[in-house]
Amino acid sequence: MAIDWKRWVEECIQLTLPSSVHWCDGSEIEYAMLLETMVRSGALIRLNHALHPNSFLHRSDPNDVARTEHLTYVCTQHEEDAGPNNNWMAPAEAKARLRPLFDGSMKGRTMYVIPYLMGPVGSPHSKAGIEITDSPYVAANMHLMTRVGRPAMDRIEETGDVVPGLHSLGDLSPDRRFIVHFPEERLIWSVGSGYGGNALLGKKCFALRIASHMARDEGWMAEHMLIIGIEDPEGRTTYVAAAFPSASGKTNLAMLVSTLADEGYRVRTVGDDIAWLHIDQEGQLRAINPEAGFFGVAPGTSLSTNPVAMKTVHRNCIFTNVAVTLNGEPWWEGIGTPAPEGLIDWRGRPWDPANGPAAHPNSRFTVSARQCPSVSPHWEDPEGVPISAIVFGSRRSALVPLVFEARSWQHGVLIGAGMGAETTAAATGAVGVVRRDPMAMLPFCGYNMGDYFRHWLEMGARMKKPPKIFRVNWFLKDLSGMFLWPGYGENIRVFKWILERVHGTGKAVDTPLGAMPAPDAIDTHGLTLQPDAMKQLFAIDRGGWRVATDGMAEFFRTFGDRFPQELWTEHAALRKRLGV
Ligand code: GTP
Ligand code: SPV
Ligand code: MN
Repeated sequence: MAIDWKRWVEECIQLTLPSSVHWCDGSEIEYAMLLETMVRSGALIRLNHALHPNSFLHRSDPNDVARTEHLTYVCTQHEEDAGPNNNWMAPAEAKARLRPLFDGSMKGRTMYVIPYLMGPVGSPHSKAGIEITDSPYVAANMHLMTRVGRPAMDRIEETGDVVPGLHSLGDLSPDRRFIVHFPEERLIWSVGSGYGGNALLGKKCFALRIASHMARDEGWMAEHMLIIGIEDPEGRTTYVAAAFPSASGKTNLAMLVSTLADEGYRVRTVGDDIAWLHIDQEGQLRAINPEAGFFGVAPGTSLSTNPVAMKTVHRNCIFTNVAVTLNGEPWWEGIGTPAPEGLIDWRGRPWDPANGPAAHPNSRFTVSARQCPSVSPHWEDPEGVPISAIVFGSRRSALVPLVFEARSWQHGVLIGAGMGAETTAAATGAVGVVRRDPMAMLPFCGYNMGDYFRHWLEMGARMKKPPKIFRVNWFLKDLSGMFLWPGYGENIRVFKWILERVHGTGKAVDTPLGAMPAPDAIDTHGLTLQPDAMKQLFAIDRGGWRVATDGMAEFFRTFGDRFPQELWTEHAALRKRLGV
């Protein structure tokens, strides 16, 4: 949408009254200046330079450590167009409520005007945004996560197209916090939070909520998906896109270090959080990563679980809400070393286990994708990489087997649409509660999900050979609460089977849920599992699935007649196969 963005910037200045305005050019000098400003103000702490070159720690306000879904709105003219999956306000009402919060909110602060490009430079699928913010932390993170400056300005000048986003920290009070989207105007307003997805407007606000709305109108898809290329012994690279909910394993899978590397299976990273997918002239689905960096979960990341991430964050990294050692090193639960003497917790207090974890469970690292050792040579290909398989995964401690394959695209869409997931610390609220999280997009779909499911069906119909769709679950637990599957690098064994299925050689048996690996089709050589683990990892609990399909139906009904009839047919067929 062509807008007079210079005038929009002027209006934002008039409204928020900053003491100065800084136009960002994306240069290294500017990045260094932003960091220096924050070190001086105390917003950043310099970490041990010898051990962690050019790396910093930021501590958020303790009330501002995760996305706040209950304060996030999609403001379409008609409420039905936002759907039951979104909070809604009428656009005029939203503006009337938020305007006073922006009124003079930048007094005494510098306004940063950040032109940024989402997607590779030179890609016809990339899109520009301008974020206005009064947070230098946001500006520095945008430097790492997007392409700031010239590439964005060029695109804006070429096309006149830009998504404007106004962000202010306000007073950081959750009572005056709103993350508001106007998808019909392609506009974002966010106030009262400095955290990740609430404040880095290129990420969830633009690249998912606004972009999903654009994608529906324009015939493409914006998804909460990692993208990887998997090399196999034949020398092929097969590209896979995978949707897992927040804090459920995308970054880890995107950087997986294969335990079958000796056999020739290796993973290359294209993206770890968001995929923009288009159908090319030949009818092939292709994916670009709109981002240029990673905003990854720190806890649980170690040299044994994710050595690639550990190498990636070794320098030029901004850590948010991790703990810090006396020696100025970042520390978090699951880093692989015991909590050292004198540890300072994420709030800046001497660590006391009585206060909970030392690092916040949603503490994160921000780092440029360029310095990831496993980054794919094709990660910035303008046309994107060809996708052969789509994988849905989520945390389910019971019920959902390790892996199964959809019988068709339409069945795969049902699997995605009906996906249940245990909630995580990535959003405020209870953790570990199962909710429906279709395609891992519940918090990110910028329109009515009934229409979104229809869009998935229509996209599949337009592809010459739609990718095969799989469901995975790394998180099954035994009765004592131990994970049944070792996960991380061993997940390559599941992908070995997925690749075999894509290329027509993998052995499978038909089950009510879909095609499951034939006995011995998953390569377990050299793997120590609990006795019976494989049996438990592939068990089908019909009673449990009856309850789950009831839950799906209840959720699907909330979309009324916007929910596609084809998926009701798939749902009935699933119940019939299960005999429930
Ligand atoms: P967002 O950035 O919030 O969208 O999350 P993400 O999907 O990228 O999640 P991430 O890969 O950062 O994983 C989050 C948590 O899941 C971390 O604590 C990991 O240690 C844990 N995790 C990831 N993969 C596995 C696995 O295969 N098995 C087990 N048990 N845990 C895993
Ligand atoms: C998520 O919550 O899915 C994230 C982190 O990837 S945030 O950028 O905060 O959305
Ligand atoms: Mn995410």
